[in-house]
Amino acid sequence: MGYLKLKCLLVLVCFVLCSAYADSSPNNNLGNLLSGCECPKAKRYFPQNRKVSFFEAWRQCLALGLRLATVTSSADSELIKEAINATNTTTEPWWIGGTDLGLEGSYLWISTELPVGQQTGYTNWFPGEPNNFRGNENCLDIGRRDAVGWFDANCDWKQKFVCEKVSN
Ligand SMILES: [Ca+2]
Ligand SMILES: [Ca+2]
Repeated sequence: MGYLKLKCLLVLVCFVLCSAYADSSPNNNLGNLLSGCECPKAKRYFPQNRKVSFFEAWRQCLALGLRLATVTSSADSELIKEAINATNTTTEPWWIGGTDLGLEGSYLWISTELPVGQQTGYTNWFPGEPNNFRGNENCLDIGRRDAVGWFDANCDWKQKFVCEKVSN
């Protein structure tokens, strides 16, 4: 069996065990079996219907016990799109947690301190973005036009924002 097939099988086994573990009490042996497995993390998005600057959005998510949203896969894009659509205000921009304030053109997720696109390689820039318009666009938002394409924007602009919660 090839390494990749073996790895896929292991992930599948982990997934089944994780699912069983999630429905069971923590006092069984599954916890031991799970050591060494990396459970798929469940991500939930929480759009916030207040307009604030990027860094105020970051602070407010933390104050809610959440963190400013990250989008690291097409599945995440679908999830955040659903969350935004459910607010019925789909044409406005929403801050999510990417910024290149530290180094122009080098985007980080402020919530995980990981470079945007690291690990998964996933990015979802709207065509022509990021354009660092007027040399002063260093924070990432979504929700304009096609709803999930990313734009760089002025961090001081007051916009709605999306927090997230990631659980095992
Ligand atoms: Ca920039
Ligand atoms: Ca821009």
